[in-house]
Amino acid sequence: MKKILITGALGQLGSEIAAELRSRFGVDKVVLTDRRDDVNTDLVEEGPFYRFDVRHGEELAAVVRRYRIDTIYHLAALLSATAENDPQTAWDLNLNGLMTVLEVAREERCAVFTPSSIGAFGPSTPRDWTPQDTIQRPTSMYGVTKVAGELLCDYYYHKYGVDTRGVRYPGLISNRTLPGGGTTDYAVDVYYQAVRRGRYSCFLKGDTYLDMMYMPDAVRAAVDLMEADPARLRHRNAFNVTAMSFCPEEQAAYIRRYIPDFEIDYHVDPVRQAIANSWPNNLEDYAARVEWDWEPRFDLDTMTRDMLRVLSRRLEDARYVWSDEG
Ligand code: NAD
Ligand code: AKB
Repeated sequence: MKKILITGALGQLGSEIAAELRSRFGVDKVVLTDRRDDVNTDLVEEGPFYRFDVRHGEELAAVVRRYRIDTIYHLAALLSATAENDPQTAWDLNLNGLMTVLEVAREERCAVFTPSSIGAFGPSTPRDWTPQDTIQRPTSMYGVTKVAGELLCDYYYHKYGVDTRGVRYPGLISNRTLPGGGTTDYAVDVYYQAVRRGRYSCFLKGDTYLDMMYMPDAVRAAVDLMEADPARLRHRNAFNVTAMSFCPEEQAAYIRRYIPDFEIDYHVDPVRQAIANSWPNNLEDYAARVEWDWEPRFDLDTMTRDMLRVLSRRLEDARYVWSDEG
């Protein structure tokens, strides 16, 4: 019987994984935790929720024991841009938070899902068709914590037999919860601004290619990996996964298929541009396809269509009106 706990459950990824797991396994089988409770209050009120800092292991262990948790989705972390502005906190949260979760998992015999990122690669990594197993010398603090996190999860598997699993996500695009301070946040903001104002000012250069994924694929990747036959998993903690690679100019061109007068200009943020320049253009995700049948369902066109449809219907100040013939 699955009993799941999610850390960072009210964030961009956590809020969507929480909704999917609660609909799949039952609301009372999925316990949400976060250090805040003032966003996604529907999730907070609908079922078990606990507010605490994930680095507080005693509080985490008490909830794990109370609900007899067998699987932890550990999503509390600082993203790349926020981490670069406060590297000391990023180190503390991203690594001591993970260590706390792994220790509780070891003692209480839980499986653990921990996402890594394209941020685990650096400028000396091959930029095109970045292989699963390759050079990892990231230059951002976020990347340093992600590489160390991948290794720490491998260590807990080999040393203690903790069933640790994870993927290297690309930039995630979604319409439920706004992104939390990453380099790829522009790729979400652009849809909100396209629907509201018909124009967007982008903080990355127009020709900056990065891997991206629509949230339904990201949620499916996490759940499918955690359900996968362990005998088939050779990599476990850091599977490259991707769905598409594009630059802001290309994304704008796809938005113009639906909003022909959409305009984009560029006011480059040097910190986030430097981080983006150090990341791959596009990943190769063969190991995930072979070891647990990973396959994305959304491409740039189908994602753009869905984002514009959903946001134009939901945002009260939407200027763009969706037409089903469009
Ligand atoms: P997010 O910033 O949207 O959410 C993180 C959540 O963690 C927030 O709700 C925050 O309140 C909570 N949190 C922060 N500090 C905490 C603490 N000390 N104790 C308890 N909770 C705390 O981030 P996200 O986008 O949902 O990312 C989740 C995971 O996925 C992270 O590990 C991130 O690195 C990884 N990831 C995300 C993306 C993406 O594009 N969103 C891409 C690659 C990897
Ligand atoms: C970020 O930009 O920090 C995240 C990521 C790709 O890890 N979206």
